[in-house]
Amino acid sequence: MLSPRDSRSRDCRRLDGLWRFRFDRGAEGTAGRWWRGPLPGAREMPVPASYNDLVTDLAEREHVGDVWYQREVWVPASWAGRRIVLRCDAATHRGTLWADDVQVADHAGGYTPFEADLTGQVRCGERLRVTVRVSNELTMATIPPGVISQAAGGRRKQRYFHDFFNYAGLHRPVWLYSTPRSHIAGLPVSTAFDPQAGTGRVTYRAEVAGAGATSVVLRDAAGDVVAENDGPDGVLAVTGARPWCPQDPYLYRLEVRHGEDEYWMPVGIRTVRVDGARLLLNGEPLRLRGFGMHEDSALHGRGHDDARMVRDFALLKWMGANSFRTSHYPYAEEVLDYADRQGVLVIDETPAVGLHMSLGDMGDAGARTFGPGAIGEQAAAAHLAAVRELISRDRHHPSVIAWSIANEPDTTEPAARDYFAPLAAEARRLDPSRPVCFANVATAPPEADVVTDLFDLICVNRYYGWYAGPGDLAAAERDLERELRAWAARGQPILVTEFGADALPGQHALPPTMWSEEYQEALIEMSLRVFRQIPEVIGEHVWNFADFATAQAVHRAGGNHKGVFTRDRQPKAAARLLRELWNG
Ligand code: BDP
Repeated sequence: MLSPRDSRSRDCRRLDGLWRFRFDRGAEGTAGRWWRGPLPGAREMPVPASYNDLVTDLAEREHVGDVWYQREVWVPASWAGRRIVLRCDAATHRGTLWADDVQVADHAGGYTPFEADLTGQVRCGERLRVTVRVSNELTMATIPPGVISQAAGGRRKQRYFHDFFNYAGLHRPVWLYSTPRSHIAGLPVSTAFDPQAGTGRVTYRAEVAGAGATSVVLRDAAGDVVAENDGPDGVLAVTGARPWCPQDPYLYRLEVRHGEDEYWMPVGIRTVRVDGARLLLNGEPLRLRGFGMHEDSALHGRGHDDARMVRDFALLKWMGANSFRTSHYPYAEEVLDYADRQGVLVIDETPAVGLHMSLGDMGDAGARTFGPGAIGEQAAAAHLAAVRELISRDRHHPSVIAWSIANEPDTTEPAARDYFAPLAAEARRLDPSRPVCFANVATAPPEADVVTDLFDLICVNRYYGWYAGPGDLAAAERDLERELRAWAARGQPILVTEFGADALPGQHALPPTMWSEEYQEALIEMSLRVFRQIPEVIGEHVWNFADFATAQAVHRAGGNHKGVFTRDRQPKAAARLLRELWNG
């Protein structure tokens, strides 16, 4: 599936704005066929956005079940005879689409797009009624998993095993677009750069539908043709290629024609690979400095927001960060496009978070994770689909340097190996050009973990000085170093994908004690000191970039405060410290 782009042959309309909206508290919308006419009793709700923080009633904010969105759109008369597609970039966690009275799509997975071909079904020059049912339900068959129960008074409650609020709604744009009937349907692209020869390779495979000749042209940033080819697949050789890297995120433009249709895509030429305990970009060792982040902000919730994105990248640059992980779900395609242009490296993660039924405050002591009754075959199938959809959506982005298959699963259970082996293998089969990893949890140190050898990078989330040995940074320093040295013995690159401490902005303490800005600074400074002593540690991602919303819990004071920025993106003391350490 291609992301919508205007071209000589394509016309894309983004259906942003206020839609009719209704909570389906009695679960009656499907039986009542609410798509058949104007949504009864509707209010208005913006798209894209989460709905949760735009309401004033707790039962609505924490509603479990379906909500309905609806609007009309004029289908241009000029689209007669063309292929017409309705596309939804993200409906969290499940979306069902109707065009007028007809159900045209149903998709599980809250962070990847789906679309429906409406050709022949819609009348050009007329109004079309678009209805979307969105469900936020998480069960043991979904990724991420959850459990729904009935509270006293009949209210449904959603429990989940991850530490961020279960925002829901139409989080990203909805589109109506048209292409010629014969069209380009997909364009998997991968690139390679040979630093010795200075040559680049762009391997492409245009998936086309309908009759017509296919040809491709690769242009440099000035618009000059550097390579061309006929046929739907092939390899474009670029002599004297200008490689993509964070210091110079140079983008070529790949233009594909098939019959009347034309599609284009920015392409960065580069090679990422693991060599022993090093991660190389174009043959040069990478040192990753950055964060685990969230798509999270006041009012918008998890809704994509260009303003927040631009501010976040400006802050990354201000600090001298070069990378982030899309913890804990695929981010909007707009974010990856921007990362390509900004030269920011991305570890791209599936929504598989909370696959650990016995973890901390969110789990139950002693509970098993993998197997019947817990994470079983249905979840495994959903997880596999999530891996496929992520790679298919994002494989052309030069900024994406690795696939993260999951965050903090319980990888001590023997069954975890059977669960993860096919997922790692599928990611490699679909994309042999990038390392595959997952973020390892503190309860699975090297002597207990059973899956890490299936992956290319060792990624560890560690909270020494916070959850482990709270308040004692001297012990934390010893324990952190001891564990990292044990991982280092495996000879693979290590990326610390999470470490950090909550800090309430404006809370100060001398000497540094927990929850103060000074303690967060001291923990980060100590951690970086340890990382610098272990050559296998190739990078650090602080948890988190900014404070973010969580479910209500006794261990969360108005959300998670491990951000080095506040939720409104102002620096805490640790942001200035990192700026100093990373810039010099
Ligand atoms: C890790 C999780 C992350 C949490 C973080 C924390 O990967 O999602 O927010 O800990 O507790 O376990 O702050």
